[in-house]
Amino acid sequence: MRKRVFSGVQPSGILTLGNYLGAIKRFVEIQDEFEAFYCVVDYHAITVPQPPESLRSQIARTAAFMLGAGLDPEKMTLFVQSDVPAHTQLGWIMECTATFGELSRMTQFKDKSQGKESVSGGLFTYPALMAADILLYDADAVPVGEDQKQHVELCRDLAERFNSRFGSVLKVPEPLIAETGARIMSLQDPHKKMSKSDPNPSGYISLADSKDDIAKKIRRAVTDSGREVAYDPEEKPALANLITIFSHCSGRSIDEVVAAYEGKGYAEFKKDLAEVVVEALTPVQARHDAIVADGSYVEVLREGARRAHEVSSTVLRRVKEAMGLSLFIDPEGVRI
Ligand code: ATP
Ligand code: LTN
Repeated sequence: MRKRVFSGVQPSGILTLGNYLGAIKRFVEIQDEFEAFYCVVDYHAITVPQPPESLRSQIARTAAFMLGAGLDPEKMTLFVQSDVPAHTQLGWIMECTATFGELSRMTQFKDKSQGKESVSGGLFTYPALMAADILLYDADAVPVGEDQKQHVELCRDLAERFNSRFGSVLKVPEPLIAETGARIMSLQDPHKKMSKSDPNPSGYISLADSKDDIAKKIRRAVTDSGREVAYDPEEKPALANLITIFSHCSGRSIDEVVAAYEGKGYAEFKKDLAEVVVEALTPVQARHDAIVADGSYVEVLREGARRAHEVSSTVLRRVKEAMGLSLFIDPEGVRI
């Protein structure tokens, strides 16, 4: 039997090149090898306020970009989290399994709450819902970017804790993190990850950016002092990030890219980088636009939710039964 993977993407904005290179491109590559469940995690997105109209369109566009990147509904299951009731149900149970101390140590919470006057309770308990997402599918592995490793480790701890209390009920998953490209950094600050919720759009390349936007953002990207195109993540992190992006978009190794620009300046490198990025994104954008225009993502998400419900409701039942929770009514409100 094929091993199973689960991963989630927040519809908290338009997907970035970081999401594409760090996650979605991989989702596509592994869809043959694994039985894959991919989820647009809209409940996670509402941990920060989202206006209803933009949330609705971002859910559709996130799904359309994932399909546009090459996810195939014949091979994998794509669905929206809030269409499948078991997520919030197991989410609560995981909140009661996690400790306050554990949740307080999550660096994403620290980063996202820093400097804010008030944050939602959901932002704090976010990793418990993420653990539920994964555990509901008995996932063997979780393909994510480097930034999510701590959350997947917490998910493993929660599954192990649950199993030690209630018997062997939950599958303990492994993180599946690529060696390179797992962390694409902001074009404006190489110490911050490229993020779609960055208030400054110059920091990220969105999958919806035009050719001109992409060229402009790359031209303005910060570089380190010096003239040579050399790969040195410690001393020249901004340039190293651009070289990593070049390598991923062109399929050439870091060494090949560096060798190709020996004796050439940053300006020429950046001009070519813009072309390579545009070339990588153009087909994804074209398919995204077609999928949004013909509305074909709707049927994919409906069928996906049906399959996801089938699997997740069975696991939720197993959990409730092991814990002694009520099983008088099934998740659809039908008497058992
Ligand atoms: P936000 O920027 O709104 O906080 P996000 O883009 O970090 O959100 P998701 O959309 O949920 O969060 O991320 C989807 C996947 O993309 C995750 O697997 C995450 O690890 C990966 N990812 C996100 N940003 C990057 C990045 N800069 N480099 C590599 N991978 C990334
Ligand atoms: N926390 C993740 C999104 C996410 C996820 C998941 C990833 C929610 N549920 C389950 C993998 C598996 C993020 O912010 N990138």
